[in-house]
Amino acid sequence: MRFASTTARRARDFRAGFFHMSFWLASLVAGAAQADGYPQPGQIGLQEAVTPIAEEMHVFHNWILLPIIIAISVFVLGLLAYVIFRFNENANPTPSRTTHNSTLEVIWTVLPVMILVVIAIPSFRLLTHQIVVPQADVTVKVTGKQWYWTYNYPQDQGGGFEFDSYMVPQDSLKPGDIRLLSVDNEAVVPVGKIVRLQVTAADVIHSFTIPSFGIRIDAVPGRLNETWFKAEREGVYYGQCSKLCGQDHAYMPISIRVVSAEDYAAWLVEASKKFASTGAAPVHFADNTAPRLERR
Ligand SMILES: [Cu+2]
Repeated sequence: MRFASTTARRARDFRAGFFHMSFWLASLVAGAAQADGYPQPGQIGLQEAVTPIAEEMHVFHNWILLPIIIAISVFVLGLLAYVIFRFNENANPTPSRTTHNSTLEVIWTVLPVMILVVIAIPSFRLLTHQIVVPQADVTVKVTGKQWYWTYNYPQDQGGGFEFDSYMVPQDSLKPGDIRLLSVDNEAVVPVGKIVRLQVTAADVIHSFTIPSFGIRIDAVPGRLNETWFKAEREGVYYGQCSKLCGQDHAYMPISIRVVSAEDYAAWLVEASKKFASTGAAPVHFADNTAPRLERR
C-alpha cells in the first residue's frame, strides 16, 4: 500500500518536473516573452532583449551554447548507460585488457578543441561588437557611488547638468513603481540612437548592469570605462549594481527610460532647469528604511 502511494507520488513528481522542463524549453524557443525591462516572478530564461547586442547574446546562448551543452550531456549520458549495461560483470565476464587506442585518443583530444573553436568564433565576434563603441549620438557619464548613481549629461549635447538617482524607499512606492528597482530620477535616452556610456566610480568598485540592454561594465574609481547600447523599443529598463560594494549594494538600482526623440528633447529642456536650478546637489543620504539582512 505504502509502496503504491510512493510510486504514485514519484510519477506525479516526474510529470511535474517534465512539465516544468517542457515549459522552460518552450519559453526558450519562443524567445523572451517578457515584455518588461525587469525580471518577473517565476521567470526562467533571459530578460527581454531590446538592443542588437542583447539579441546577439540571446542567439549565442539559446542557439549555440545550449544545443552544444545539451548534445554533450546527452552523449555522455548515453556512453555511461552503454558502459553500465554492456560491460557490467554479468554481460561481459572477461574484460578486455586494452590500454591504448591512438585513434580514439586523437579523437577525444581534437573533438573538444574543435567544439571550443566553434564556440570561440561567435563569442569573439560578440565581444568585439560590445567593446568597439560605434559613432555615438548621445553620451552619458555614469558614476557609481555608495549607494546611488549619478548621471551626467554633457553640455555640448544640450545637457550640462547632472543628477543623483536613488532607489524609491519601500514606504514611498507609488502605484506602478517596482519595489527595489524604481528610482527617484530616471536616466532618459532617445530610442534608436547609439548611446555611449562612460562609467566610473567615486568610492569603491560598482558595476553598471542592464540585462535587457546586454550591458554590464565595472565602475572603477580613477578609471573611465566605456560601453554602448542602442535601445530599439521605448520603455523603462532596469538593472542593479552588480559588484558587491557595501552595505546598501542591493539598494542602488538602475532605471533608464527610453523615449522618442521629441520627448527626449523636451526632457533635456526640463531637466536642465530642474537639475541646474539647485546648483550644488543637495545632500542626500542613502535610504535607511529599506529592508536588509539583520546586522549584528
Ligand atoms: Cu554598487
